Amino acid sequence: MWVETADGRRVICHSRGKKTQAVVGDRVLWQASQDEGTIERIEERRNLLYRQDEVRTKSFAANLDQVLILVAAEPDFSESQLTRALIAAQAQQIEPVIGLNKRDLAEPFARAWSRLAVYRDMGYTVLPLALKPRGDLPLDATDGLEALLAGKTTLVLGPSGAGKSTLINRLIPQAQVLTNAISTALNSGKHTTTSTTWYWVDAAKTTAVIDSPGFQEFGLNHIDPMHLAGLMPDIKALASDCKFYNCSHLHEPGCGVIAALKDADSAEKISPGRYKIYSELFAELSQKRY
Ligand SMILES: Nc1nc2c(ncn2[C@@H]2O[C@H](COP(=O)(O)OP(=O)(O)OP(=O)(O)O)[C@@H](O)[C@H]2O)c(=O)[nH]1
Ligand SMILES: [Mg+2]
Ligand SMILES: [Zn+2]
Repeated sequence: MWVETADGRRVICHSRGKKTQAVVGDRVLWQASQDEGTIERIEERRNLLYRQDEVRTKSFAANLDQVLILVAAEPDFSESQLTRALIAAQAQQIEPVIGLNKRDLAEPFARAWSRLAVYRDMGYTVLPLALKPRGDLPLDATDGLEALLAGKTTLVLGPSGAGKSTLINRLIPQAQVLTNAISTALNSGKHTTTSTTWYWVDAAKTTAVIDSPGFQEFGLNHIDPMHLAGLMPDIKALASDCKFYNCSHLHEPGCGVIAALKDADSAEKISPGRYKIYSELFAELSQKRY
């Protein structure tokens, strides 16, 4: 793991043990030992974005201002995985922003854009992006994005092939991160990026972006199923109408979520797709974990 010193040098550091296992974004105290170093202490984290399945906990990064969840017109993205990333960010009170990349692929982009309509409706920012540089587009055609990133630390998260590393290269051309064409046979990414890396965007070091390897599975075992609704804005809005304060929104009488689902004319709506994701997640997180 690299540690950046106050004067901007990067030193390879090792951790002493479990307590000093740093993640990207951590502030650490370290001790030089020959030309490398040892991490002595990790400063208290403002937040830590992680996922957790039955087997392991995987940390993405710490001390974040926001997460850019990047999906693309191609490869097709999983709405369930997108929702999981949004929930994990919300649980750590990290602002999530959704980016939909590859606007130049008109048809699949239009399809993907309309799949994201419900996310715009529930208040998430969804940015249309064309990150791959093209001769006919100026470099700042990533409209709105640079302003959104300015002065902040942003983790770029998303499935393989979405264009995360392409974004890094666009912001920091000298970074020259390896990118890779998606495999057409599988319509999926190739897992080109294998480690999480911090990049400064500006010389003054006020803006940072973090590239990460594409994820396939996003376990939320650390989330209590009864907290799920509060972390999903569309469900949360309807849950205030429920008769029981501890309503699971799955079968209870007087449930505001189920009522909205059944009543097609209701002003407040919930998409069947989102409700399905909710109930599947609820079931998954309610299973015994050992
Ligand atoms: N058509 C089109 N292709 C793009 C765009 N942005 C990125 N790509 C391509 O998508 C492919 C995947 O891009 P990467 O940046 O490697 O994707 P990644 O998200 O870093 O993938 P992993 O490192 O595997 O997680 C590359 O071939 C890019 O050139 C875009 O705006 N339009
Ligand atoms: Mg990459
Ligand atoms: Zn309910």
